[in-house]
Amino acid sequence: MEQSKKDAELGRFLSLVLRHNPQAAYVQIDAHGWVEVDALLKGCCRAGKSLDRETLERIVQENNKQRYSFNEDHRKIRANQGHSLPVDVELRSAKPPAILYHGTADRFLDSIRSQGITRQSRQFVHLSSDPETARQVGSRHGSPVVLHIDAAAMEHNGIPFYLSQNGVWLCKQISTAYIINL
Ligand code: HQG
Repeated sequence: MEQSKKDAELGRFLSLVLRHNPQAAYVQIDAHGWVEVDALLKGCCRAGKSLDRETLERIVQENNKQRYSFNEDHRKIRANQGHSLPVDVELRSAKPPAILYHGTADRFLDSIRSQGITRQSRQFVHLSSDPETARQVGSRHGSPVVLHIDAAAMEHNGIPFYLSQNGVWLCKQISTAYIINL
């Protein structure tokens, strides 16, 4: 179901808090990326982003990319991927498909040609299993370019891949040797 504009805006604020800046909602994040739901609800209201438990449950449930997870008793919440904070969300390592896709913008290509794909401010480089999703990711930064990654060769060479709870592929960096269409 399509999210309301208000839920989408609250979702963006949640991503900021849970991935990058817990202080924005006056909350603490633990070593595994968890934030207490009670504190989050209070902190969001204090930050002028009125949020109750029912709304939070709905946002988590309906989020188009399943960006957030509750723990078992729903007392804690965390983002599934995308962190710049040094938290360990207990990612599972997994065998990737032979080809993965990274969406970027054409203005970054010169730099990628010299350095490879690097994680920038996040903990990991983000990859998609389908080119359409990668194109959407790239278009957030400008004119999109979809790079094809030889994940089979990387895996063969012992480079670890992780699969987030919501199906995003992650790795630490990608050297130019593995970018097929650069
Ligand atoms: C680029 C969203 C210059 C990289 C998305 C990207 C994703 C370089 C940008 C997730 C470079 C970083 C992550 C180099 C890489 N020189 N630029 N050497 N290496 N770059 O936002 O991948 O919707 O940190 O190509 O859907 O765009 O928020 O990463 O363009 O899954 O859940 O530097 O964030 O998820 O940008 O996006 P970002 P990203 P959510």
